Amino acid sequence: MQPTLRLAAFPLLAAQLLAQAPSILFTTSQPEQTLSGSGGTVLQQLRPNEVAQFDLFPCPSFSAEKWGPRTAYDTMAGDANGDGWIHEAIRFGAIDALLDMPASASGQVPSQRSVFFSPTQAMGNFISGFPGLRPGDTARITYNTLGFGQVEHFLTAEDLQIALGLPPVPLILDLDAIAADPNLGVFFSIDQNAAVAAGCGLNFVQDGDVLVIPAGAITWTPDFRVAAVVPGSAEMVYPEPLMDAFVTGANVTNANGICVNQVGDVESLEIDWNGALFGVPGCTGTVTARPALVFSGSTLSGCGLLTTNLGGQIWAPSCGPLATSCGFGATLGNQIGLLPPSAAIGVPSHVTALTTTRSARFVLEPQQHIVPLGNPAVVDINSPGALNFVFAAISPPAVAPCAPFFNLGFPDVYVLGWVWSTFTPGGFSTFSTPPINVPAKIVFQAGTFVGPNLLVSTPATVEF
Ligand SMILES: [Ca+2]
Ligand SMILES: [Ca+2]
Ligand SMILES: [Ca+2]
Repeated sequence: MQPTLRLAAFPLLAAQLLAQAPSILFTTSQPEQTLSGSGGTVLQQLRPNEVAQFDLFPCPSFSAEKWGPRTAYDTMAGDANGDGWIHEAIRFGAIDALLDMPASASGQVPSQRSVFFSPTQAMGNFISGFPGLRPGDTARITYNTLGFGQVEHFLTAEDLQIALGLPPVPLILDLDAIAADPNLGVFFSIDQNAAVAAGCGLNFVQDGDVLVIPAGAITWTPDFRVAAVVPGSAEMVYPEPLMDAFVTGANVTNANGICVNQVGDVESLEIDWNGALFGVPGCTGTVTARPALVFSGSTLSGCGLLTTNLGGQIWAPSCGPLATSCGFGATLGNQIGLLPPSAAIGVPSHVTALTTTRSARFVLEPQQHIVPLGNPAVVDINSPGALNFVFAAISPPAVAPCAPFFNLGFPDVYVLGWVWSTFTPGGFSTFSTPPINVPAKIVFQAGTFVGPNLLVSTPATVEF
């Protein structure tokens, strides 16, 4: 374990080579829209099974923009439910937790391939096989010797239950928030109150509690995923009444301008590296380090984000506070780059998944995923470059193949056997194919230069 690697190598790799700025990746609990309108493209629509990115630098940062379109996850995962379609509108149900820890710790440039997430609904096993991707898992979609569309776990649902002193089966827990560090362990919250049997008499866990699997109870894989946990090793970090006190201390309003004093369900977590690190004696007498944590709760409509630091504060990581103080109106959502419904009422969502990262944003999204024969594919792009080269390839019916491609954006190429190409200008743009008259699944991907670096976009699939 070389925890210093993360802090030292991570900014060098991404930030200096590509000027990738630090940002927040997050998911909203309901459909929302970007504040910018995203050039009028479909990329302005943010869904609970997609990931948005809000830059923390340079300031002022204006709008969140889509970073993880569902079409990218569709293409990576394939026809997981075996119904003949790669597009699954409610794949994952929702993304209810995000985690970038090991991507950076292992020196890998973070991308939609590497950032882990937890779903609220199990994904089908038709492509991945078992155990698949379940509500208690934290995982990502990758490929290996078993094929494409495989699930690689950061923390399995079984290990989550084992850490809480439960038997590995039946699976009863839905992981709802996660943050991790090789030195500090895996911090988490679950979605429903549950009876558990962890050490130190911990026999009941609430959805507003924050717990940790201490680093000393974790066996890591070489790439900083959890290989095993000590049974019953999970410990309470911040019980729900203390989280309520942090919310009260933050003096924050919700989307209706009401001051909030309860967390409800803890919905997302990230380590606040600017906060104080406390040494806490556990019930066994071993002193362990406890960081301040950034968090959201189900009560925090308007997508406010808070930190436990200094007794609870509105989180202000760079350009400004990410919520509104009591007495100053509603938390609108524009603080994190979302379009509020009015000047007085904020977005109905709370932040339901959160991680900080440094990752490029170069994405494709079809205007329609499934298109009637005789029509073109129409695809929108958000590119960091000045000119995009777009390629199309025919996808097999179950899952698209890809090959690794060294770059600092999305790490794989899906269009090596391309059959059609075009180009578009940078920023937000749109392209159309000629009408497609035969049943086919077509995977699209774009490339662009940012300085001397060639980036490829996330893949997108259109089915006819
Ligand atoms: Ca399907
Ligand atoms: Ca989950
Ligand atoms: Ca959540």
